[in-house]
Amino acid sequence: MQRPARVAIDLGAESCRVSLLRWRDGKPAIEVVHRIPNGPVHRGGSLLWPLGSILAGLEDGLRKAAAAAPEGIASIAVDGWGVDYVRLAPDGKPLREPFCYRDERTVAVKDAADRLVPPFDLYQRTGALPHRINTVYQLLADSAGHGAEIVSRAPWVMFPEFILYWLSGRRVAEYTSATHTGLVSLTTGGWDAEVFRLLGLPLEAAPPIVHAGTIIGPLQGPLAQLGAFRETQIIAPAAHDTASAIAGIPASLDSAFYISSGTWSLAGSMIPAPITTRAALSAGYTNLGAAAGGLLFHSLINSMWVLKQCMDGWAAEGRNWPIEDLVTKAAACHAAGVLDMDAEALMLDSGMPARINAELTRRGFAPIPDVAGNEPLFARTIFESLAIRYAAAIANLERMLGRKLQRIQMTGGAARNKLLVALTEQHTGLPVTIGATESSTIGNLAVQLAASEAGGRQLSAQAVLHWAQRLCEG
Ligand code: LFR
Repeated sequence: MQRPARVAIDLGAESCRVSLLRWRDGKPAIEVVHRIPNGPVHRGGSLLWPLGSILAGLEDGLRKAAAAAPEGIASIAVDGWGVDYVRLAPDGKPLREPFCYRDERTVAVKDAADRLVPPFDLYQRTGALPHRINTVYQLLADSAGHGAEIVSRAPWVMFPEFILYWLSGRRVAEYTSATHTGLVSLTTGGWDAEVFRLLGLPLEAAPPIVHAGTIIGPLQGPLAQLGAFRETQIIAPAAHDTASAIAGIPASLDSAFYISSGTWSLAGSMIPAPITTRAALSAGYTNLGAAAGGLLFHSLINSMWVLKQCMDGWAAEGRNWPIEDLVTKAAACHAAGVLDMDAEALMLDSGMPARINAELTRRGFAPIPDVAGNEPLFARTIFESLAIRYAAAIANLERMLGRKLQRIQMTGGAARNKLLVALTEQHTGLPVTIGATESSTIGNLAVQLAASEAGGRQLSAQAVLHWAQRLCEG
């Protein structure tokens, strides 16, 4: 009998993907069966996620997956970008379209929160770098906004887990994703009730935390009527896409520096115990849950967002550039200067070439005239600045760990960018190994397979690694 198929949903800020794993002659074959373009949308002065179109797209994708897998689909799991969440109305439906973490409502809220609880205290309690995008500041912003009383008591669920809830009817917070809220205690691994209390957030609105590999329950709703979905279980993978991406690397990460690169670059190492020193805080390092034990210790570096924003702006003016052409042409020019990739202005949306030029000027470099033909110059400047930022991240990390790292493991969309890889090798002096572009999908599926095998027992890191290796060989 043929082994059943599995579905991985990976929610990305630029696209959401439904992938199908099938077995042919005992060998795994993974195919993206549906891709839903995504991006935050401006509505009524806010920056939101288009939840309705994401759900409609996921339904199409799941129908396609069912049609392509007559042998049946054993499980579905969902991972996605961290920190955003959906509030639920009493009938269990979304209360409103969810905010995108880039919405500027958290800027003032973060300052107010810092006055209530010093960021270093929060960092020591939770390990999460107190970044203004974290869920904690967004929840606080809800308490300060319109209809605050109703909204701040409404149950919430992180974005990937909202999809798990939509598919299974059960509301949970998966641990890796929960750690990125900034509300999970490093000592207990559960919600830090004291932090909720100090900030005046209702603990009752938070979902129960489960671990990666938890079998949540059977698929429910109309999709469950499709033949392929008759016996499908919904599984919580490492719901934070970065935790899934790292779980999808088919190699041991001892002595390695990982860079999971897409809209953001998450650059760091796996560590056995948290590091929450002042040095780690000022170097911008966060401690987040990993799929099967240990912690992801990395800094969050603004990455392809900057280029994608430029490309979208240029395309709107008829200056269309496929990324491959930009990379090729960028290889032949010199950077106009070095950007501070952590500058707040470069994290916001729209008008990116002008933002880059303001940054260049601020740092004493000549701006790049934003005219047709200069696009590769912008790209080169971004790639060079990024590689320099990676080198600084490694130097900081080596200082904190007190040892040298031997190699870099790069995964995610940007790993296809040969120029960025070459610049990274040049600026860091370390060899780069390239992993899968869809590493989050590999990690998502590896956790599903390991979880099904474990049958309710704790997920083992070796089992996840074993499956990631098998899936990458396939
Ligand atoms: C990557 C990622 C990062 C998270 C950022 C915002 O997709 O999940 O890990 O910090 O997006 O959610």
